[in-house]
Amino acid sequence: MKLCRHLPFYVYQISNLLLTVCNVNGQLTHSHRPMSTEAIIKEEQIKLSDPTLGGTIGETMALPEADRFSADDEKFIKFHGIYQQDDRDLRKTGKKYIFMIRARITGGIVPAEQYLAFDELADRHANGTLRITSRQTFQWHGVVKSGLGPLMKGLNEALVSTIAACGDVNRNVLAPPTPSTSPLADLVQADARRVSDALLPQTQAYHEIWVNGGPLKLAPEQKLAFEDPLYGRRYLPRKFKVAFAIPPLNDTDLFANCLGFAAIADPANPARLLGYNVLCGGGLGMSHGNEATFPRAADVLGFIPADRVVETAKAVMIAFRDHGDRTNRKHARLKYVLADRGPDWFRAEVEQRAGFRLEPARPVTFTRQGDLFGWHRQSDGRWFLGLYVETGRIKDDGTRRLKSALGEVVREFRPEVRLTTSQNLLLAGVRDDQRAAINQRLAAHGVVVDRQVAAVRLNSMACVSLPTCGLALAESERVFPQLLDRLEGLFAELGLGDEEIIVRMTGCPNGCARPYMAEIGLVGRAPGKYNLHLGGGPGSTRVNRIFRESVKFDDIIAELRPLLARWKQERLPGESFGAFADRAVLPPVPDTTKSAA
Ligand code: SRM
Ligand code: SF4
Repeated sequence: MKLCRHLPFYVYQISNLLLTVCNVNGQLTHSHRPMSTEAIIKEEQIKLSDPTLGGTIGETMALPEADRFSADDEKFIKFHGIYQQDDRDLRKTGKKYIFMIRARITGGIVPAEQYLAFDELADRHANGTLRITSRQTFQWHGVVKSGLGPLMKGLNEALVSTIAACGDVNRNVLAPPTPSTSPLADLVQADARRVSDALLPQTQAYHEIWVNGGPLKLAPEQKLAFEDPLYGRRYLPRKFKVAFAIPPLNDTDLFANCLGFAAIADPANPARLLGYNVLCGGGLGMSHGNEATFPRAADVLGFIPADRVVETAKAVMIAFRDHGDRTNRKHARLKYVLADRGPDWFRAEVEQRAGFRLEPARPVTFTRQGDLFGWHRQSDGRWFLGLYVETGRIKDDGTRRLKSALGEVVREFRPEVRLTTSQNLLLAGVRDDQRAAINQRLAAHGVVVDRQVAAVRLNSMACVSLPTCGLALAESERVFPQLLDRLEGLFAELGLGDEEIIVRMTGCPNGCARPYMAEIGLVGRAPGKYNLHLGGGPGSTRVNRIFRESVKFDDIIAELRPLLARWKQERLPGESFGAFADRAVLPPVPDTTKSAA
């Protein structure tokens, strides 16, 4: 009995001492670092206790009276794209368990039929809204246990999976969603899909539980022995995030990702994809008062030809698997490996696993980020419509019935829906003769197409936060519209009406709306209080810096007024607010802007 209970621990210790890893071409290269007995932490033990990641999820799903999962299963369901939450507004009257489900939608591309299925599932099994995330996918909130099975089945029937949308694995892969920004757009989207597919975990537990509707039928010793070809038995030390971008537009916040691919076009033929500059070690989460944690912009490691993108992604992820800190979850992201050991050391580790050398990085620069709004012609001659979605929440709200409007338009005109990493949405592949009718349908539901919102709102983003996020310290999504109203008023007062600015808010320092890359970042500190960060660059190539701590929500505008007034008066020609704040407001420090070359 005792041996059984401790079996995962012994397996772990033995695997630490003996495990030898292969490079992606199958050659033996290198051993895991042995770890001390004390070092094994709960999350690692849980993964090792069932490397199929099934836990007892299937058994709990078969119990209608169970309203939640066990503590261990709570970790396992994350790998299935599910978070166990409770409605924090209702805590005083007792915990009400609800679930958040996150889909895996590579590059944010959603065919019309899938969108319609998502829309219906949101009404039937969730809280009647669809939430576009900062990583180009959808979340369903407020699902109760009895709705979880039908929602998951419905998603899989719509041919979308939620596996690896959360957990210590590769997450949703980002790619530029806008069809017209570059002739490389389709090639890069295809590479993003290849990378996403190659990094998927291979366990059958997901399919058994959510598609076939029962637990994975394997004996305990078979479960223990399961080993994923890439992830092994312990998966990654922490989450892993990949993004693609096409310079000069950084619409996926490349530098905030563990692994970034910056597309390089052939100078003689802009429609030919030569390859990618490879960036490693970006990441944003930190903890207040813990200086060992920090947001970090990625380093450029070198260039690879396009046909090596999958091998490179595998090699980087395996190097992270082997060298990420498994003893401390707060130090476990790839960015700390790069910060501690340096890009040259890490490049060598990647090259060893890939079996080839990275070439010197090619010269590129990122000059801007953000989405396109309104109607634009695609490179294939058709049209797309960029729609601003406040805080990414697709819902019917008073006279602006965005959810109904989109449902109707997608049902009738079947455009492809594309999600952006700024929580907005594009309706793509629209014929010229359909545009007027689409405008009309949207207008009938209070959704305008021209000048959708004031410029100051267009590049804004807020994380979900309360009431569903268990880690929230302050409100974000629910108060952000109010802050934007005030900011819009301030811009009008200062005569800055048409200026664009990147404003982002989160309810805690984890950074889910990437506030550390924004020109104005607000990071929840305590109820009603936010740290004010300034200085993100227009191309989103550096992290910003803290300007004031614990600013009360009602004082934010007063803090910003003199700074924005100075910006209006003192800026250099074409200087963005972030660049101005970095140069003239914040104390001087060495320039942290990173070039993508
Ligand atoms: Fe996040 C945890 C929501 C993008 C850094 N994030 C969470 C959880 C799951 C809270 C939890 O662990 O219980 C939040 C669920 C709230 C809810 O009720 O929906 C949550 N994160 C989100 C989303 C939905 C924010 C949004 O409003 O769009 C984004 C979903 C992305 C997706 O589709 O996969 C989201 N999270 C991000 C990003 C931005 C990005 O990836 O580009 C970051 C910063 C980048 C990074 O990873 O470094 C981010 N989330 C975190 C962290 C901090 C990780 C760290 O290294 O310290 C946590 C906490 C954790 O993992 O323990 C976290
Ligand atoms: Fe929750 Fe914090 Fe992420 Fe906001 S930033 S969703 S509060 S974990």
